[in-house]
Amino acid sequence: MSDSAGIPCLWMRGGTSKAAVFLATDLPSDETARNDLLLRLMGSPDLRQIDGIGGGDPLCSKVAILAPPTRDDADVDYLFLQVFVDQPRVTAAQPCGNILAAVGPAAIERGLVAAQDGQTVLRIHMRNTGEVAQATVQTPGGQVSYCGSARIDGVPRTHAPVQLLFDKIAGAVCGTMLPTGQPSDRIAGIACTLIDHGMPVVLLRAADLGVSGQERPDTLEAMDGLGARVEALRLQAGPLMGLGDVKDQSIPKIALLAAPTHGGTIATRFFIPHRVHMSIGVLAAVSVAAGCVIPGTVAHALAERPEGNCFQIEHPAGKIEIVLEHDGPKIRAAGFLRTARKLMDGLVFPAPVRPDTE
Ligand code: NQM
Repeated sequence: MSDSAGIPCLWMRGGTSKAAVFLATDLPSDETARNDLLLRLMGSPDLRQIDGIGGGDPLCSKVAILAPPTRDDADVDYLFLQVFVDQPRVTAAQPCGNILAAVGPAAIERGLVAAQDGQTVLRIHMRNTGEVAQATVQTPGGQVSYCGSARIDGVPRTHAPVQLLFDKIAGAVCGTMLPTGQPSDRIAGIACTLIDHGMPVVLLRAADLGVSGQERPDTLEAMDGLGARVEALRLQAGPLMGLGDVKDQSIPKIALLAAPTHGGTIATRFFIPHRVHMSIGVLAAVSVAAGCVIPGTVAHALAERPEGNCFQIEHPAGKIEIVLEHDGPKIRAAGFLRTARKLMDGLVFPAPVRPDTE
């Protein structure tokens, strides 16, 4: 495990994000040493991550660590880490549903889970939240196949589908789905819903912040004062959601919502939290879909609810379909389809440890 020998790494796309995937046994067991190593591998802190493999964007500065399961009802353990781009910070406080899509294929590639001929169904223990997700991976002839006809908005071309299912993710991070006990609160005079159905999210009406909710991400990022206003609301929402001081955290996320304009259920633009997502975080989309079925939420009032269980959440790159099995506000299960792809398998070489004099 010496830095100069390189560290075995799978570089994977999961949904609309990218992550370096490691086996836990290839990384230091000490958390501080591990995080220091990951910062040096990804090239943080640096806006361009020029001296590492990170992409200079939070969506391409992610890590998944895989290990044999630590609970009987799972096949593999998955710890997600967000490596901040511009700060020397690594956090396990948020889960990631996009990278979850890469975990099944990677676990099979690394021999942690045996593949069946055809499809392999595996259960993934998400260490960040303690939830278990079921993934179905295409494995014709007992090998992972990345080729197929599934298309997700935000990714060019088609690929093999990875289906993901959860039977319990309400309150995954905050402990309860509505951490303040009510569907709507007011922060600084603005109506908001504080919700966690997989990802802690603050739901706001885009119009209440003076935007339409149809803007491009770069337009929102360039708006004078908008990011600061969103951050001020987020800092107040964190303690109300039981998350404490969230100044240095990547949660809660902030969703600016509007009525749908492309035939979907609701329109979203996400601050995650300091950049605006080019599409949408998947678990964040599940939290929005949950908001759509709970009377009294900011989302409920704007949503065009579907007849069935398929919620089409509009985002800057198109739509994501979230399937919610529910009776009114009672949600039994959630699912979504993603694709994933192995981009590189090899050794990664971290930047040297900084000398004390630097
Ligand atoms: O919400 C982005 C992503 C994510 C997280 C973020 C995610 C999710 O798109 O499940 O996938 O909000 O940081 O990878």
